[in-house]
Parts: sequence; C-alpha cells; structure tokens
Amino acid sequence: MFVDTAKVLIQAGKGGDGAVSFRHEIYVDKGGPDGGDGGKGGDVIFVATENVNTLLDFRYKPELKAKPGKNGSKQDRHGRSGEPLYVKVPMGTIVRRDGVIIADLTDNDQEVIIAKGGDGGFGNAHFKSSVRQTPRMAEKGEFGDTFEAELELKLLADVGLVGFPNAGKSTFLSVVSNARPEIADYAFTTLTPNLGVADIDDGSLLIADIPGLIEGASEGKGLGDAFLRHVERTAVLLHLIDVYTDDIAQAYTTIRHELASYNMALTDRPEVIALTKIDGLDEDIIAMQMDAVRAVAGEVPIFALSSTAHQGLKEVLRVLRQKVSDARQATAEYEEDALPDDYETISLGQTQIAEGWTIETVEEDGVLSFRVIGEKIEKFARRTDFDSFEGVNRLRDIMKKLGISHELRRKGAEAETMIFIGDQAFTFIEQ
Ligand SMILES: Nc1nc2c(ncn2[C@@H]2O[C@H](COP(=O)(O)OP(=O)(O)OP(=O)(O)O)[C@@H](O)[C@H]2O)c(=O)[nH]1
Ligand SMILES: [Mg+2]
Repeated sequence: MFVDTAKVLIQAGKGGDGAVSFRHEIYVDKGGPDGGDGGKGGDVIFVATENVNTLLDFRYKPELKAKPGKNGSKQDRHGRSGEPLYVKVPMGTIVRRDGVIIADLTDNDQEVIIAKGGDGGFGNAHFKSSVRQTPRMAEKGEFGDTFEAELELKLLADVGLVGFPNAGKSTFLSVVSNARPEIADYAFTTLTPNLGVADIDDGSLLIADIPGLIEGASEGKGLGDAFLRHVERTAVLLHLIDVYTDDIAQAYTTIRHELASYNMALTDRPEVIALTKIDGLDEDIIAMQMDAVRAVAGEVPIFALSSTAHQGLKEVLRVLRQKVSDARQATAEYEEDALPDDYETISLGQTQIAEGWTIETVEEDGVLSFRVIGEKIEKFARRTDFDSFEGVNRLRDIMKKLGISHELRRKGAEAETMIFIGDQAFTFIEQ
C-alpha cells in the first residue's frame, strides 16, 4: 500500500503558571509581591527536508507533543520557555486542520510553526497596584494549541518510468506528453527526472521519467539509487524493457531487485510492464518476449509498444490511468481503516469560537444558571486560578468590563447564581 497520508495529534506545550510569592525583607513582615511569570510552552514546528520521503513514520508516532513552559518562581524568576518540537517532514507535505490547509511545505529547510505553545501566566508581581499591595493571585499558563493534523504528501507524479538505461523511457515521455527530455543512444542520458503530462481519453496523467537503473544501483553503481526517492512518490510504476534484450526475464527481475533493495514498499506499488521499440519487429518474436516476461511477472499486465511508430501507446496509458485511479481509491480506504478505534478519545479537537460572547441560560429544577461562551472570556477563564479568591474576582472584573455582568444581571443572575465558563463554574458574586 502506498502510504502518502497520515493523521497525527499535535500538541504544543502548556504555558507555565505564574507564581504567588512575597519578598522576604528583614524587619518587614511582608515585602512586595515577587512571583515570576510562567514560561511560554514549546511550539510544534515542521521542517521540510529532502532526507525524508514518506509519511510512514507518522503512522507509528501519531502524537507530537512539545514541552511545557516552566512555572514562575519567587524573586521574580520567570519560568523557562518549553523547548519547541521540531518535526521533519518530506518536501511536498501539506498540513490540514479541520480540512483547511494550514501549511504547504515545499522547500528544503522550510520551517512552519504548526501549533503555538501556550502563553505563560503572569506571576503576582504583575498585579501589584496602588490599591492592591499584596496580590495573592497569579495566572495559570495557557494550554498549547492542540488539534488533529491531517498530513498529505503531494505525489510527484501519477506514473514513474523505471527501467535500464536506453530502454526508451525518455522517448516514451516525449511522445505521450508535452515534455521534451533529452534522448540519445547511450546510457544515462537522463540525469535528473523529467515530468510530462499525457492526455488520455478525457483525463490526464502526470508522468515522471527517471534516470536509468542498473544492477547494483542500490549499492551506488551507475547513477546510484538516490533518484529512486522520486519513484517512491509516484502512484504507479511503468516498467519499460527494450524488446531486444537477450535475457528479458532477467532484465525484469534485476530492476525489481534494485527497487526492493531501495525500499521494499516499492515492490507492491501497482505496476505495468511494456516492451519497447517493437517497430518493425516480427510478431512472433514480440509474443515470445512477452511470454518470457510473463513467466516471472505473474499478474502484472504486459504490453508492447513503439514510441517512434506510435504503436500501442493509448492502450498502456489507458491501463495506467485505471491503475492510478484504483491506487488512489485504495489509499483513501486504507486511511479509514488505519485509525485506532479509540482515536476519537485521544483527539483533543479545539472548537473554534466566534469573536465576542454569548450567554446561554440554563434552567434545571427551577434553578437558574448561565453559561458564558466567547473566545476571549474563555481564554481568561483558562488562565484563572480558581483556587484563589483574587483570581476569580479578577475574572469577575473582566466580565464587568466586557459587559457580561450587566447582561447576566439583566437575565436574572443573583449573587449565588452559578456561572459556567469553559470547564469552570463559580458564583456570580463572591460568596
Ligand atoms: N526504434 C526505436 N528506437 C527507440 C524507441 N524508443 C527509444 N528508442 C531509441 O533508444 C535510445 C534510448 O532512448 P532514450 O529514450 O534516451 O532511453 P532512456 O531509457 O531514457 O535512457 P537513459 O536516460 O539513459 O536511462 C535512443 O537512441 C532512442 O532513439 C522506439 O520506440 N523505437
Ligand atoms: Mg532518458
């Protein structure tokens, strides 16, 4: 199965909590507040690299978490920021969040912050004012950005051409597509991959022509196998073999062996075989050569073509198109099966909340309570230390400033009415 997508849980680090602390000074019972701020949580950063070529690793590592920031401490010591988590991804990786593209990593060494670490909370030193000399509250650090990311590796091409040097790969591409690769009667004419688009019926195929492979390529012979990483990113392989090859079965198995040595996964990539250069050749010889390959190739469809005489090209393109569409379908189905059953429970999808705030009235057994919903106020609530009266009172102050308290009162809130914000619950007025 050709794996080119993965789902991962991304979790940036939580911000450190702010500290509550007071200076110790000789002869002074209680000095000023000196609780430091919490450090920022680590970001999750994706780095595109040409050294990674598949998303396979993410299937075994479905959670990517950056380090939290350290808490603040006394003597105005700020907590250290959490280390960012750098994650290497192949060039051509697209990252989606709730179906929306948030990053497209195309260049080598390109870095994108995928999830931001939470801000650290302010320590109590921050809350000192002329009217509040001994603030006994500090903020909590915010949670880091957390979501399920869908990764997709863009394919380089639908079809990759493989085969010995001189097999006629570039010629094939030049005839079926708009590409104009160099063609010559010697080995290793093609040094870097060429891409071309072939039209077939009402669709099209993106085809990649790759440098020729020889026996021992995986050990560095010929041009080596470094360019096979391009083959890895094609959905279907078209294996081209010169019909004039003496031991044609051997030619086929040699290339298969080199593909397998490079990456076993390439051996189950959907494949089509075509014998090339059949122009002017006797039908019987073509049939004999096809039989010889069939004996070692099993179920793989085998064709015979001539690029120069434009023979048999449409047939090959049609089968390739069908195979490409099957491969994409199979990948999509595999995607659905691949997720563990409890995946929902480990995914901490964040709900997007509109700007501003709204109030939901809840009435149970004649008792009235309210839920306040809004990005900003929920953010403040997350940062509030609910074990501290002062902390909750500050949240009440913010609610006043935002006009939420006024609206709550209008809706009938009284001192002991319960107010819910996010995961937190508290009374309307300090009890
Ligand atoms: N008669 C005939 N000759 C062909 C055909 N296709 C390719 N050739 C010749 O075969 C030689 C090699 O063709 P290329 O297309 O350069 O082969 P390649 O597989 O790209 O070779 P490398 O890039 O070296 O791996 C050239 O001289 C082509 O003209 C064909 O259909 N018929
Ligand atoms: Mg070539």
